[in-house]
Amino acid sequence: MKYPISPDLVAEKNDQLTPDLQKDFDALGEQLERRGLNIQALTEQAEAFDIAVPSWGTGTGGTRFARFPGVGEPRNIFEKVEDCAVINQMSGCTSEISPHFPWDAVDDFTELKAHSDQYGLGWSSVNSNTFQDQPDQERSYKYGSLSHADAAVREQAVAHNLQVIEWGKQLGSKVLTVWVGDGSNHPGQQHFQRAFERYLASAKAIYQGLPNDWEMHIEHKMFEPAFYSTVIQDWGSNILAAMETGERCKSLVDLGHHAPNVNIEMIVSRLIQFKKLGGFHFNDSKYGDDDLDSGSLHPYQQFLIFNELVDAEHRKQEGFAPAYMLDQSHNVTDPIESLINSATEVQRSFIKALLVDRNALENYQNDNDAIMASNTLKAAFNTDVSPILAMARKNKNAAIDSLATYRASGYRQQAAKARPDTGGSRSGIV
Ligand code: PSV
Ligand code: MN
Repeated sequence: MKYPISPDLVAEKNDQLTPDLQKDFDALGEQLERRGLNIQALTEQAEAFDIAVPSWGTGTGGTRFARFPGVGEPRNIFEKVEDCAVINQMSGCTSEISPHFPWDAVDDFTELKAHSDQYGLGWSSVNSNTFQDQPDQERSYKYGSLSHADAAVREQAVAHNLQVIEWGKQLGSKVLTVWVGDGSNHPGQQHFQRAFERYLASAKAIYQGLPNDWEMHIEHKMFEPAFYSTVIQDWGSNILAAMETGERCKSLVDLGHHAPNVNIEMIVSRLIQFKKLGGFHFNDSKYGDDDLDSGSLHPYQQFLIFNELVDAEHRKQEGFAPAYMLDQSHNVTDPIESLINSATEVQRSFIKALLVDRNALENYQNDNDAIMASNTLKAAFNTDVSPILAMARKNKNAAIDSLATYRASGYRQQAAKARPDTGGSRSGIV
């Protein structure tokens, strides 16, 4: 196996930090034992946790106004794979990459697969892109793609999705994620029902080309680029489309794609109940689709989402196996650092949700004891599980202190030399 950062450096840093970690771990273990929880079992759950990294997240994002690239950014999918290998080596919980096509298309997928195999990385959901025009493209998506009024544009968008499935097969992926920007900017511009009917027909055409062991995930988003109406605007439109399209078509929840203050954890519960929760794009936001780092603003909301997920696992809810992925835009940080941090923050929410005393919670709910029910959740959320996460990393030969080890490695500085600035786009989001 190939490591982008010297395993000796990681081991050396871990050795320095292990005595203190062991003390913190033991103290937490005692405390949890008094609460009837086993720290070893929790650590194993942390070790088993995995969340995919979006290939496009390894480069600096941007806004509509500007992009300020950092040094040593990956210039192609091979270099993005190397950065993903760093994130996984430091965090110990991101063993898969989610690619976006055609951005990550290559001539030889066998070569790309061999490259990721060397680092022990796999490929999760493949994402199609019919929200931009490509240079060699025959018809424009300016007025939509899967729901376009012109059948020829819809056919081109369906064909692209089928092509993405073919590329995904070569990488070993099992999920196609579809997000479209289709919608309108003016009242009256688009007939709501006809546009949705056209979308559904296109989604069914894609679904017909889906291999039997694949799932198709539909992602909704309230606005942008369409600012008046969006065809797959909310989870309602999403689940309707997923139900119409087929059993293996499910809904994907990107945390930033809802109106402010929407109760996302309840949406998650509804999707679980009807076997339609496909997966997540984790990120955080204050205003809209801000794409900030996961858990940086609303860690309690993220915990409450995991409370629903862990509850579904606890109840052995049939057909429950959502795909976890990050989807963020990093404008002011080193994307590798943000992705390491974010993966750990999502993992943290998962472990905290495992601490919830579910029997007590159920009793409080049945007794209408609102404050004790709430305190039961808070008792889990307020527990600092950092030693569990750090021990899980140590056990997997990842870094106890991920960011300090990454910085000490000088990876970014070496990348800056190996990947000179190509003068790429400094304009808004791509
Ligand atoms: C759209 O905002 C989105 O969340 C979708 O997941 C896209 O595939 C991704 O961002 C990249 O533009
Ligand atoms: Mn997304």
